[in-house]
Amino acid sequence: MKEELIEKIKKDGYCRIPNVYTEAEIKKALDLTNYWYEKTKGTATNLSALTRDDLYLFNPHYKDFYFLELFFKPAILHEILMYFLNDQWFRAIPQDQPNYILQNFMARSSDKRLAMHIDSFIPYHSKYLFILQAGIPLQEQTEENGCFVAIPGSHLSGEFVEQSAYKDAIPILSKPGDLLIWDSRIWHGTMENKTQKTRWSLIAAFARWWVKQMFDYPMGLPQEIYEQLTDNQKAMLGFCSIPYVNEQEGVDKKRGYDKLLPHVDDYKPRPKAEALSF
Ligand SMILES: O=C(O)CCC(=O)C(=O)O
Ligand SMILES: [Fe+2]
Repeated sequence: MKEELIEKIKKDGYCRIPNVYTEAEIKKALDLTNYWYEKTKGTATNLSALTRDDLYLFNPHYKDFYFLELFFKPAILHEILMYFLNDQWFRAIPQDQPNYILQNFMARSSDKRLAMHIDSFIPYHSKYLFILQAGIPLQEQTEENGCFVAIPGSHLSGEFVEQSAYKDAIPILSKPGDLLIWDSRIWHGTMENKTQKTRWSLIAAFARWWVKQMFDYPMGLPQEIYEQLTDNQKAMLGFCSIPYVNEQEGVDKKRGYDKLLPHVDDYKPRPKAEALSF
């Protein structure tokens, strides 16, 4: 199955894996999403043009460890991510373990049509990827309620997307329990949600260890969440590749688990630049 899915992502830029999660797992995730959305709505500031109109729960992993568990659990997801994103020169972490990082994490419900875009920041031609996204639909996604849309093969175009491409995008219908994975270069967006109901989906971006994260997870992650992570999961949150402040603090940015610290606060305060002595 892994090989077929990898080939599908290479060719079309995305794949859908059915029945990855049970009904109970999805129900718990949806209940938590609704709970945290209501509790935190309106608190996000400095929103970007893309995030202004729709319903977002930012950083679900700062709120409940369960959101991370959902993404850590499926072996198939990490086999695919290892194939595309692991850095073979990251020697401090065993090669059979992930050295890629969580780059962005949110729950999103459609409202107006989400403009066509790419999430790889630049389009480019290569067999090497540096960013992929995984989506867990918590509610059925249909053409009426603002499903994900994409243009198969557009990840290989080497071009930014024009809004006129929307007419060529195909709806990617999905059900709660499915797992969607896409190459972030793919031209994609969503349809308009014409219903009065939500269409929640959890979306995580995974990137090579050197890509800047959307938020500073090593600074922002609550200690109670940090404590529940394995060493490798800490690496996936970015704790093995925090840039040192200066060369006297350290130089090697590809670090092993032996450099992990017991508390999030142990990574702060960081030395100030004036602490340099020659
Ligand atoms: O909500 C979706 O299904 C896709 C959202 C998306 O493309 C994004 O947040 O970058
Ligand atoms: Fe996107």
